[in-house]
Amino acid sequence: MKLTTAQIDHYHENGFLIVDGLFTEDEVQGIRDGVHQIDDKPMPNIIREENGAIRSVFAPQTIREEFDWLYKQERLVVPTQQLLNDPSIYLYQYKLNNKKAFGGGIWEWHQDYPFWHIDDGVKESNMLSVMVLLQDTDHAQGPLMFIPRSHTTGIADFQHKEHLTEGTIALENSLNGDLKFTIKNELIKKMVDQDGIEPGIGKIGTAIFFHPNVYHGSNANISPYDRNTAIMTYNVTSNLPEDRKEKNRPDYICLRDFNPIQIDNRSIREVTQSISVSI
Ligand SMILES: O=C(O)CCC(=O)C(=O)O
Repeated sequence: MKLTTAQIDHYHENGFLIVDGLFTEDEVQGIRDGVHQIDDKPMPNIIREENGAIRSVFAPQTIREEFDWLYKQERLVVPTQQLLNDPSIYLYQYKLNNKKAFGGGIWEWHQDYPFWHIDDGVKESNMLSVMVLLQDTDHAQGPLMFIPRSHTTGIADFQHKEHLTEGTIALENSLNGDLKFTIKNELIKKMVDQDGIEPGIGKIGTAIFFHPNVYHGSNANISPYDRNTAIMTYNVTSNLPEDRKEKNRPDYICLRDFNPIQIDNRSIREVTQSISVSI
């Protein structure tokens, strides 16, 4: 699938692009079945809310084949190559972000690139993320929200957080509801006054491409419906993270297989059938 010029222009102008119906309900069902199979035992790549519910599963492609299949889909890879204007892309980060009904947690306003630039040493912001909606998602479920055009400001000034000092910042402050790199409230206000807020909502199977510098965040989900998503971040192979040896963030956060993605042409049914045969 190729994006049209109008879609590409929309992405570059606004910092995000919503594409309805990129995946069928059947395909998403295959992915959701995989989500339900995830083992409940504590693992470093599974991040939980304070109440114990799963918030994020990092590197799910290493756990189940359905997730591996998803990020290699031509429908994601080709548009990413178009938007990044580069044929050589690899998977930089991958997570399933879950927001359980009646209480899934917030994501404060932030940009993604500061984490990748400062913590992983990635030099350029020529990367992007795609969120795939794993169920119909509307305003009430704590959808991702964007401030259009905010990606043009570069890295924004961070909001000072009194309680987060050098000594108390942990790896979790990139993953939990208390992020270390958030955006100054004054700046958020200014940008929202100018350009408003757009929600990343849509039917099951919708894909939302977003720029690493676009300001985004999401509210809690107190609706009676889950809000589950898969978020894949792609990078170009000429823009690798630095090798900081023992200071590297764990591989499940900053993936280090830099091989360009090979498209997986199988159907989700072929994938799920091969899983059930091998179990
Ligand atoms: O899942 C969400 O609502 C937020 C995700 C997010 O902000 C991110 O992946 O950077």
